[in-house]
Amino acid sequence: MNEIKIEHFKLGSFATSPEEMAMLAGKSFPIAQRVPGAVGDAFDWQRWYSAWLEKVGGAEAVPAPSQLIVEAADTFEASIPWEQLGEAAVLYKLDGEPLQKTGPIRLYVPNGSSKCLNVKSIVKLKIGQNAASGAEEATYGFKHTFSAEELRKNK
Ligand SMILES: Nc1nc2c(c(=O)[nH]1)N[C@H]1C(S)=C(S)[C@@H](COP(=O)(O)O)O[C@H]1N2
Ligand SMILES: [Mo]
Repeated sequence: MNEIKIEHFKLGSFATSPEEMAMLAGKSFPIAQRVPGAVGDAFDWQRWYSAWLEKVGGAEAVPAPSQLIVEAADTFEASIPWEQLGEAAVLYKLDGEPLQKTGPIRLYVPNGSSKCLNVKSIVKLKIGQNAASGAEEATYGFKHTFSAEELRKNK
């Protein structure tokens, strides 16, 4: 299963795949270029986002996001302020093959506030815009609380 869900605060919900994302980003590189010691091929997060925005948003005026929330298959998740994503890259291949252990994709945040933000096995990308301005901090951990709405949906 290599489907990745995308939820965008303005444009709605979408489904994609590692291959489709890489194609949109247009260019890949060894992740070691940005994260010494890491292995595999990655594409640039911001390049992907710009290309994706153009494709699905077209001429719509879309404000800049304020954070990215990534959700993993093991319920690990991270919320990352957009300004920490300048050098962020998405790992999608290892030895020329789709990722097995850490797939479908893994995010690396070289200039992020913590290594713990390098979330593996990402199944959902939530691109958000938080109206509240001010210093936002990255958070991460295993999801352990559920909203009332989620409880209704998953009952
Ligand atoms: N899906 C998922 N991603 C994850 C984690 C996790 O438990 N699940 N742990 C995080 C933490 S706390 C760290 S420090 C790094 C560890 O990355 P490494 O295994 O490449 O050293 O992965 C991060 N990504
Ligand atoms: Mo960590």
